[in-house]
Amino acid sequence: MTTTPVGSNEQKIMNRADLTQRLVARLKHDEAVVGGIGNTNFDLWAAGRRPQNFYMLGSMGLACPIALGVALAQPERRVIALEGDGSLLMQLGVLATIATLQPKNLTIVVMDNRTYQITGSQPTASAYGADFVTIARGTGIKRSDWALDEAMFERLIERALANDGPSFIAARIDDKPATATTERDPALIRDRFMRGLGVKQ
Ligand SMILES: Cc1ncc(C[n+]2csc(CCOP(=O)(O)OP(=O)(O)O)c2C)c(N)n1
Repeated sequence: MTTTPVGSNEQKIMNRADLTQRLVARLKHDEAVVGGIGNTNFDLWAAGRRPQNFYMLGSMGLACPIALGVALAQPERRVIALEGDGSLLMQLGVLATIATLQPKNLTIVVMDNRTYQITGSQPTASAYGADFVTIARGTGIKRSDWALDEAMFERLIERALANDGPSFIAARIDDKPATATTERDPALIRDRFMRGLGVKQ
């Protein structure tokens, strides 16, 4: 049996760099933002360097687990994970863990271009119908929504930052490449983030 990628549906196809800038513009100051490997962290980097940003290198699927750890360790701080669809698929179980623990201060944003773009745009399961919001709600993350356009994305981010979570926001995005690349120095990235969170001098 062969499967075919599903066509576009009701979500507007947006742009990751644009959405990332809209998200960063809504931060007040102290929020931690964890960018997943590759394009999500590249566009986070391009949206403005902050010591409260963590730029994951090397391993897929770790933006949400890292953000969950920060959210549990610092419950007074809002924490946002930015993850690609392929990376989230590699670590889907984290959604069930987040649903179990219900961290009020955690927001997850998945940038769904339906491909493993950075390694050659091979289609992911979302190209064949896997629906991240259905999956997130199914694990028990009640506040899970597709951002149907940019204005809704902004409203969902504002709602997530102003209310108790966890919140899950999915956005369909295009295949434009990221607008920058991060420095590749894991120790520097870790140390700056720890200082940004006030846990290292
Ligand atoms: C555990 C692991 N498996 C495979 C890779 C190789 N790899 C790096 S990025 C990537 C694709 C990431 O896809 P996605 O998260 O959807 O982000 P996109 O490239 O589409 O922005 C792959 C397969 C890796 N770095 N780590």
